[in-house]
Amino acid sequence: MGESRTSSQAKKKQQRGRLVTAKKKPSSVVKTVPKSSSKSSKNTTKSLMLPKDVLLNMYDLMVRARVLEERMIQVYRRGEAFFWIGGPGEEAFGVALGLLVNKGQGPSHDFLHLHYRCTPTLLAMGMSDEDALRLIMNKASDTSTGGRNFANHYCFPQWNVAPVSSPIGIQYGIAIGTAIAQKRAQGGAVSIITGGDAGSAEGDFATSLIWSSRPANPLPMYITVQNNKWGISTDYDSQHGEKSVADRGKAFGIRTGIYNGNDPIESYLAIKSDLDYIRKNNRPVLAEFKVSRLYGHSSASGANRINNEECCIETFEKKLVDQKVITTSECKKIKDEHFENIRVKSEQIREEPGPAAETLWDHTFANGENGDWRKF
Ligand SMILES: Cc1ncc(C[n+]2csc(CCOP(=O)(O)OP(=O)(O)O)c2C)c(N)n1
Ligand SMILES: [Mg+2]
Repeated sequence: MGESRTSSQAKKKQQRGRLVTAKKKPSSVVKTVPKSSSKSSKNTTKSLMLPKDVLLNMYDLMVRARVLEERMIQVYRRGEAFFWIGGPGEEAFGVALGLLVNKGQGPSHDFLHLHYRCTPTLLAMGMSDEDALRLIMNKASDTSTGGRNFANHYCFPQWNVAPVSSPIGIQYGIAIGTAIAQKRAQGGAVSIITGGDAGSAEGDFATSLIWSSRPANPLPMYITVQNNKWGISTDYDSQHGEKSVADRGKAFGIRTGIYNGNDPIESYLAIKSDLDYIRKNNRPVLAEFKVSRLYGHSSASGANRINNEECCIETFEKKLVDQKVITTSECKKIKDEHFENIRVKSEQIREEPGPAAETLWDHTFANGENGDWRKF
């Protein structure tokens, strides 16, 4: 799965680099609903539209997610993992989403049908760094899969987080079932789906538009697309006749929105408004968030730092510093602390055992059956 970009794109500089050293070029974005900043206002938090504690919490989580992903890339490079894929560049959208989830188990809580760039969302929901590290390092102690799946392929039944699937797009179809159960339960809960722009070409995506908007039984589904304008090495503009993915919802009478997913404030306000609408009306929303892809597709394409796309953390940090919510040295301290904390955890987890061979067929089917067909 090598990444073969066009010749002009291939010329663009790709460098390895950590959060602190990356350079940005703002991406072109987009129709926005809530305007998130106004330099003329003297009230810091008011001008940034959110309370200071929410802003600082989002910043801290975004940095932690980035540092964790960069550590996981290192883990892969050292040969301590078979594969890396993850969410650098999607922290602004992902963290905002995780903070707004009605978290819990059962149909009175939100269900999450996420894709493989969801570490920021799960950290914001309370996942530990260890959960991410044990999964990528294939340790038996990995609570998502017992060390049997790829990085970022999480599963947390206690939070209604459905298993992340490697086949792209299927989460849009599966979410219909949980949304029907939630509507019956009448608890105001939502089935939240994330996925990429290329995945929206799958039939499952069209299925979710159709089923969520049937006049006989509209469903509480938050259908989101993180548009980074790439499907591995295939660029968006060569594949999509529609101007925006979100426009496809209009034919079904679905409320739609297009947002700057690199702006955590805009993302937070948009997601909050959308979830409020879905909870109140039991109707779907289709929302498209424009995001960056800062380390390419995955380790299969090299996982090198891409420097010609906007870094949402740099942009947010500048805004917070300019508005005197935080100082540059405080930002550095946060980054350094997460870096050291996660480094130490990865060293410890390295020593943990992998899954035992005799557990290979555990959990293959429900009810503890042994799924090894050779023993039937
Ligand atoms: C059904 C299916 N077809 C093809 C693939 C191979 N594949 C893995 S990721 C990917 C690109 C997905 O792009 P997008 O949906 O935009 O998400 P992104 O990786 O850009 O976040 C493809 C084609 C797959 N995993 N599943
Ligand atoms: Mg994409």
